Amino acid sequence: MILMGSGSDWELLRESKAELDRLGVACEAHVCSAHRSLDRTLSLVEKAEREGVQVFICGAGMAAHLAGVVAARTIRPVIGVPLPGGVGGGIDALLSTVQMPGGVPVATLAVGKAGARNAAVLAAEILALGDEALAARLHQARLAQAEAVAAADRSLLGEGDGA
Ligand code: RP5
Repeated sequence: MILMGSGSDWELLRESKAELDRLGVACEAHVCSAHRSLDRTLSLVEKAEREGVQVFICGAGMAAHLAGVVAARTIRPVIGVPLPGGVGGGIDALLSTVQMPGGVPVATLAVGKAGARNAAVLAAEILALGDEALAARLHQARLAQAEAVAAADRSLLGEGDGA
């Protein structure tokens, strides 16, 4: 399940959804704030657990407490995506998300778009521990990435003089 602190976060969190779609992983996305709608956030997490959600991806900016609050309510893995827009290009959200006190972890990824995409890949890798077909799709995606790098290299060599 993808959770985000504000509708304004969807612009970046859609990267998580797009990557999960590419990998064939079904997921719901919801807006729920740790600050502005705490009770609803906790209810959503409880309902998601009851319905079998295995991993939570939480994206938020500024004083980004959403991932930590979700992690406080569940023992399912929580992946945090700090979002830019606050101080220092998102350093505020990065520290708010990553600096969880011992005992309640949030697996915190890069700030912004790369973090949103990697959150989906990491969630899929967790789910693939019990899903061989998904593991095969992840291997395929890695091979496709390596081929894209090789293709970029071939195209660069084609343009240059070989020096
Ligand atoms: C956070 O505050 C949200 O995750 C968002 O990134 C940031 C700003 O929210 P809005 O003022 O755009 O709703 O809670």
